[in-house]
Amino acid sequence: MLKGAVIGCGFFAQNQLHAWADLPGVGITALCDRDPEHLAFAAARFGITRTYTDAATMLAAERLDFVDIATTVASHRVLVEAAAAAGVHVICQKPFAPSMADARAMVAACEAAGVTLMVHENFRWQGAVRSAIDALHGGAIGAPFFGRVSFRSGFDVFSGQPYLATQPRFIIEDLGIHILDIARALFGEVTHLSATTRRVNADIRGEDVATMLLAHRGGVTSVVDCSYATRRSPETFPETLLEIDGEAGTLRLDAGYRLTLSTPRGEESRSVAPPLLPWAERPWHNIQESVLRIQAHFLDCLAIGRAPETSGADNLRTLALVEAAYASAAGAGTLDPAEL
Ligand code: NAD
Ligand code: 89V
Repeated sequence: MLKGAVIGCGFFAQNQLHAWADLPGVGITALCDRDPEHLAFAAARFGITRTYTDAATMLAAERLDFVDIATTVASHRVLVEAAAAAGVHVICQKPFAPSMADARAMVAACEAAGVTLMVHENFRWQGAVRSAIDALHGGAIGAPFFGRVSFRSGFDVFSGQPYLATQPRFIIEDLGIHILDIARALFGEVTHLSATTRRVNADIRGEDVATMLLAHRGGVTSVVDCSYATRRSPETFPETLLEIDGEAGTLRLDAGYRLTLSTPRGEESRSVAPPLLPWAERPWHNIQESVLRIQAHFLDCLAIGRAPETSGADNLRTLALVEAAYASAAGAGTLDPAEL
């Protein structure tokens, strides 16, 4: 039985704790949160008695195989480096780091310690998105040449995550990071990116609309568009919608989790709606199921000694797209993310 600890027991960690409880061969044996109320709430909810308000104290006192860091970004570097120094495997929530320099240092620390590092970049693990990735990579529409990866919503994310309203960076760093990662998972690495941003909601500090144009190394051009200022019906939070043109057909992932393949042979449409796990609630169930999937993937990787799909090293490339998008929107024009 693998022993893990969750660091950060706030809003999203509840999903991670539920998912760990569902997975065989693993147990969360300790919890850490610097906020005693959050710590006590999660400890009681999940029946975990070994609790700490300081991660260094926990790492010194507990025998752990891994830590699952679910704090906000400011604390990620210090916690990842402390876990690496303690010789335990690490999962770290997105956004992985506030800068490329921090992210590279975190990857290097884990490599030097010989521990596995996975970024909890879960959107590419959503069942509907996975179905689209599998169909595309399986050749269902031939070689793709255009893609639109779209997340547009008017959902109130600020009630659950109030810090999102106060940060100078909002939609690209918090949500666009997922959608850019899906574009990478679908179409491969990016050679050029340009972006525009807008703030429509005057009550928040950062941008809530971003439109990004990506050139992928394999020849695909994609548009990644994100908005939390879109009031429409149906409200699609938290669905990522897709339109992909390939040389032999088109693929669409439409509102309501419907995947449609159109080829000269005809049209094939099926539901790829996520299941409602016993602890999940709509409309979050899509994200909640992806948490279970990515954590299962982490356990599989540890068992066979393989790097996770969204390893720290992999996530450097998604983070570079975020940095390129902000720099482009600030006036830097079109950028090669590899140069950041
Ligand atoms: P939150 O503020 O609700 O919870 C974070 C918790 O971490 C708090 O309880 C806080 O007290 C604790 N904490 C902070 N620094 C700490 C430290 N150094 N040591 C111990 N505890 C510490 O935040 P949240 O909304 O749960 O978000 C957490 C992270 O999860 C963020 O990085 C966010 O972007 C990410 N997130 C990811 C998804 C997803 O789908 N992958 C969804 C929501 C949030
Ligand atoms: O991923 C996140 O951190 C969340 C949400 C999915 C709502 O954007 O903020």
